[in-house]
Amino acid sequence: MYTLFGTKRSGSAAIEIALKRCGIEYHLTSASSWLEGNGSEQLKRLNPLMQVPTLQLPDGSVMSESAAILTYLGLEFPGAALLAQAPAERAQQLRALVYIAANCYAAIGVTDYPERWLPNAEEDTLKQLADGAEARLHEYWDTFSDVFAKTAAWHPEQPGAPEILACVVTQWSGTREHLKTSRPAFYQALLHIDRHPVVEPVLQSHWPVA
Ligand SMILES: N[C@@H](CCC(=O)N[C@@H](CS)C(=O)NCC(=O)O)C(=O)O
Repeated sequence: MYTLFGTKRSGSAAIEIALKRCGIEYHLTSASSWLEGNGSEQLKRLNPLMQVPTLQLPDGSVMSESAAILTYLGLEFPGAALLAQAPAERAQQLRALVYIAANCYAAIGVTDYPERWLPNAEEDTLKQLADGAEARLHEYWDTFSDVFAKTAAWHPEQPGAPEILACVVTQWSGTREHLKTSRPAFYQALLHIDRHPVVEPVLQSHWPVA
């Protein structure tokens, strides 16, 4: 059995979507660095950073890092089409996944926890850092739209690994609001991904629309 560690409104939503796309049965354990309880203690033993998503595989081994988990699932379950079969298209998908993880997700770590980078700073300095990271995050998404969303590897109508990760990682830090005006076509493509029959119920369980 696969065990996914995660919580509402977190990046574990992307892996839930991917697991469902692969038709994999999994157990969901509520855990995160900001929640107390058995699940979070277990998570700490498996992943010392206590980040979600963390996925424990049936053989007991541990996968963390969204881009790596999505790539693993894409390779292990080719029928789910999380990754393309064509090498050139798959290369761009891998590039997009690492782009999101290395640039966008990392910037969110700064907006959420600026004190980890400046442990002795005053409140207003921390705010400056968080605001700067958020502005940079929005620029990263503008560039993502310009570079990736115009390639043959971008399929909002049939979401694979990059579309799933983009759909979830744009939920935070004012990214959707920013993209709505800065890159309206890309914003519409994200809404299209949101409405995919496998994606929509997972998003609804994480970010219920009243
Ligand atoms: N590099 C990781 C980042 C994961 C991450 O930062 N997850 C957030 C939740 S969306 C988290 O668990 N943060 C808690 C913390 O850093 O203490 C990935 O790409 O999956």
